[in-house]
Amino acid sequence: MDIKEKLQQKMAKEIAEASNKEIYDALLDIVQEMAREREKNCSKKKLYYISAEFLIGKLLSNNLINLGIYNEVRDVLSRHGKDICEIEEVEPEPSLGNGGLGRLAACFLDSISTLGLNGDGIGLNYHLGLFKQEFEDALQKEMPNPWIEKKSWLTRTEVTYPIMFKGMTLNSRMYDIEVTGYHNVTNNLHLFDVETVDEAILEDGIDFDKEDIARNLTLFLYPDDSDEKGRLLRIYQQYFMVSSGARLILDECTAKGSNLYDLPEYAVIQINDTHPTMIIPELIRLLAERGLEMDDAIDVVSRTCAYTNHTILAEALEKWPVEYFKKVVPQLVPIIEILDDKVRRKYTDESLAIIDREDTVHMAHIDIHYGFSVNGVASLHSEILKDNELNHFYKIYPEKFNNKTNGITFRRWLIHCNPKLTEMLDFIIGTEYRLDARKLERLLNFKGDINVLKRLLEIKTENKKMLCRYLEETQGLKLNPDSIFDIQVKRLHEYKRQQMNALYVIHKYLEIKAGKLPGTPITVIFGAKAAPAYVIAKDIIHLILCLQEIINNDPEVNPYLQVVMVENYNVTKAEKLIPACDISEQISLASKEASGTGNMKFMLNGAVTLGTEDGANVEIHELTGDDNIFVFGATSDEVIRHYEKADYVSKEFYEKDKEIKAAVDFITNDKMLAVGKKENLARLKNELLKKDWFMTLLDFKSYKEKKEEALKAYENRIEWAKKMLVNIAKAGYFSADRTIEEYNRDIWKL
Ligand code: Z15
Repeated sequence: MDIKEKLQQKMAKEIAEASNKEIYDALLDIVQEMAREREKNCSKKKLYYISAEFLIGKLLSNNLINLGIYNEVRDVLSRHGKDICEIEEVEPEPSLGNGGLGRLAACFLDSISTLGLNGDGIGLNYHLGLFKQEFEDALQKEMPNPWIEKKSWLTRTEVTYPIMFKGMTLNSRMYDIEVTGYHNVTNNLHLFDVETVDEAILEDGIDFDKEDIARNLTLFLYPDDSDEKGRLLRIYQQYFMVSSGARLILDECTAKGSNLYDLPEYAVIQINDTHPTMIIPELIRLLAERGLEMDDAIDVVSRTCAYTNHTILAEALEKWPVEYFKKVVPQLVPIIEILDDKVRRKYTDESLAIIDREDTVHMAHIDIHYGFSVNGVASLHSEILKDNELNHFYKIYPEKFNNKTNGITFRRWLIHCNPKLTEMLDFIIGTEYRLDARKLERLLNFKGDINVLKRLLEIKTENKKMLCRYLEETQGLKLNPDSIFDIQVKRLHEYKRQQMNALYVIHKYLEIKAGKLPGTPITVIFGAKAAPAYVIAKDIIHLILCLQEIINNDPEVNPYLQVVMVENYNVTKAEKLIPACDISEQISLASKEASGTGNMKFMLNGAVTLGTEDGANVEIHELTGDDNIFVFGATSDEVIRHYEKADYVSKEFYEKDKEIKAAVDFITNDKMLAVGKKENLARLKNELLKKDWFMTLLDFKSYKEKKEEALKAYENRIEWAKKMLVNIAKAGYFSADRTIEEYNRDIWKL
């Protein structure tokens, strides 16, 4: 039966008569049926990718593409007067992740299915996900973001487990989301939910009773962890996830014939950062409960678990007081003590301990001692782990350390989000790149083809126009599609240095005011959520929103410079922003961004990177060569040396560089205070002058100079188009399919 008939049968009416919502619901049914009919890979060994976040984005189009029916559906709908893009708008975005780490997990699931591997995801079903961001009085306001509708991609299963906490047992139930690979198998994302969850306990905004665990456990992703109640809730969530996951894994493996001693032949568990680390002691506990000797249980688990590290930022490495475990999951305490004891018997080096002298549990240390693999997420990051942060561990376990440079799924980040570029690629280099991304290099043969170069520029302009329309409809913004779109979208964090970009905007504003006009108008676009308790990050948002207000309302300046902060940046908005970008801002302080994955998405869509030698930017630079990227700033070695010697003083840069001084002083001048809040602006300025922990002022000058160089280069349109072309052609390396092949080859061995 063809799509048209199926649709009409499901809806019991003609397509033309149906609402977008009715069509969406019917397509959802059709997709789920088709996904379930597909073959499964039932290999003996299975991968479990366990993660607190899966930032999957909207699923309809992605599934239609992966099932190979997107074009057919689009055309049928259009013949009946319906626009598939409008139907996509009906779907709420599941907000089950914060940023890179969560989106990476989603890209990985797509590639695991696309490569036909046997692997499922395990996580939590947060009902309100991450907060929805609203701007009010130039400040971020957090609102709940309910995304689960009566009819959704979630399928309720009959799998339930009693999860034991101190003084109470909560029932977990598994919900499944089909993960369709591109023209291959369907796997599952298993999301566990507490049966007693209750959205009604929500108070004002995103506040709720943090002690009512039975009703709040799966309400939010990472609720505010600035106080003890919040941190305890996080332990409740983590244990709920890993205990449910561990039981599922043991049940599936024993059903397939495992005697538990041979567990590593049936399962490999990839632990995504330390949030799921408790699965190690929990599995040991469960195996001991099922009759294994403690030493055997530890050995079996150690050969089953592998750990991925995503950061070297000390504040992001989880450490929990033993006290917390005693309050929430006392059954794990004796296990963790045994794990610590074994380490201490073997090594005297205090920095290797699991429980330190202050009675704090270092979660990453559990993973490294009791897992068989430790990987970083970009080559520079993996080297820093070995040489610096985890050097003591590297010395005792050199064989465990490896690198797996991140990747992105090209199904979502090219085929879906940039149909015009996709169509051109299909036409000139064939469609093989869709399954073998390295084939994009064929594009290099067209570097001298003026028609191809012109078409690339045209596509970019068309994408910019679509973004302009979208931002006008959603935020009432009027942008100039003939300006340079300079975009920085990512979580707000001081190390990512949105504040440096904002200082540049101030600098440019002052130049324009002084009569120095840019060759091509510039539109600087930001998008970022700040953690609700991260004060300085919220001050940076305030700064940007104030600049937006001042600059966009100044008729002397706005023909040449515009500033925009996109509200509630999420996957859906990324899909619209990235294809419209000219300059991709990847300006983190070298050594601090483990990899970055936005950088890869921008490159793939023909943006040129302006970046530091950090994370995967280093690999982008190697691939594109010096002529197709704009690199600036201190190197990671220099930065690490500054930290070691504690010799960086931001005030010195402020005092000796007039332009820096003018830009920093602007933050609290009368114009700013007229639109902004003194408390926030003064605090931010003070932070830059007294601390500047992420060395904004150190790199400002070289950033400014490189950016000028990039803006100048943009003016030679054909030369710029060549840079775009090389970026697209070389992006193949960053396909998540390549990353997953490496995980499988070196770690999972499925
Ligand atoms: C997160 O999104 C990342 C690291 C973390 O420690 C946490 Cl808690 C969340 C990001 C990195 O910052 C980014 O550089 C990397 O590309 C991404 O994980 C995926 O590896």
